[in-house]
Amino acid sequence: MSTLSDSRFLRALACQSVDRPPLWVMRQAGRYLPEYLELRRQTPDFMTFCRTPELAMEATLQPLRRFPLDAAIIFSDILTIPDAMGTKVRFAPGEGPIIDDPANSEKRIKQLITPDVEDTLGYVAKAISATRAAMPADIPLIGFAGSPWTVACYQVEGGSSKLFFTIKKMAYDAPKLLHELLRKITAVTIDYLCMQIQAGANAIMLFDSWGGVLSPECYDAFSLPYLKTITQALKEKHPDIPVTAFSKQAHHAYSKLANIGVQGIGVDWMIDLRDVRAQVGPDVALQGNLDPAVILTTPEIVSEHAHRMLDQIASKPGYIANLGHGIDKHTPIENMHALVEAVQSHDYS
Ligand code: 1CP
Repeated sequence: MSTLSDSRFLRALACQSVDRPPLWVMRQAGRYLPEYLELRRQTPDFMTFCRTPELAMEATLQPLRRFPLDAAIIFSDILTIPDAMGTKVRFAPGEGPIIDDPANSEKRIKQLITPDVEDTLGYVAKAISATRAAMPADIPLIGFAGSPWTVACYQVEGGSSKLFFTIKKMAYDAPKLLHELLRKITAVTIDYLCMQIQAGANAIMLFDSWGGVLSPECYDAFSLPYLKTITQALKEKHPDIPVTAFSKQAHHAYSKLANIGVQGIGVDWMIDLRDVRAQVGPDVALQGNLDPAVILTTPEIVSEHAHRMLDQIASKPGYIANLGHGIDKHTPIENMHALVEAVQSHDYS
């Protein structure tokens, strides 16, 4: 019987040889699958959906039933942490996440709690253990959290933002206060990810989706050190669990990320994979980086661009095929099939 040690995804993360690169897709659970939309219609409140282990498990498994993917990611959200810290999160239809009482002042930041993760976020552990038990033995389950910087963006701005001026202003005029917030989020995130690993997560991904809005100097001060603290803490407690960090559009950061102890680095579509490989050397796996706009087109165009991406990097170990960011909810199913087919049929010699 196949086991996790045969997993293409874990082997590729360890830069070991594979018959072909593994494939999974950011935001593969949820969003574009009709069976997900049907499930969501029955539970319109997104946070309630996340808090219900049976629903999270079902959404996680749905893409695996349709496509021969090499990893699953647990259905949850990065905003479970701010919600547990006392900055309650709600999702208004069509508007994205909203925090009505954001942590944008000293008083609010000092009020934030460092919750017991089993008490407040145990629903994620339950979803992971149920999903792990229901999955094929050789397919890994990815647990995740937002980077402290990216989580703080939502917590301080009160939701999505285009310019992030509230939190970026804080970085310049109240850096100590922002560090206090980031330290609190980091402590909760470490406990949260250890809980996910104990529940059965086989790999961890840190989404630093807004790392690229910082200047290199601010990134080095407000994002990188916290990614490092989390990675090192996990390494100490769970040395066999690989960590991937994705600092979207922080193109100055790749060699720095390669030195904080991660096994994998997520790459967005705005940079050539060969340039990133040249920056980080051969010992870190790279994951990405097809433009999510490509997969909105036609199977022929998806196939052409997927093969081009694979030509750049995929003949050497340490590569995981993926998009450069999340799959869009308007993606046609046949285009996902075309991506799978391209990865399966590519000439890796
Ligand atoms: O109506 C719906 O179904 C809600 C859409 C949705 C889904 C399916 C949201 C709202 N979150 C999720 C699940 C989710 N979020 C997963 C698990 C499913 C999967 O990816 O396969 C994961 C890993 C996330 C992570 C997440 N949430 C990130 C980091 C990754 C990324 O895409 O950058 C971020 C930034 C969020 C916040 C968030 N949650 C939801 C939305 C619409 C947003 C983004 C808001 C914004 O653009 O600022």
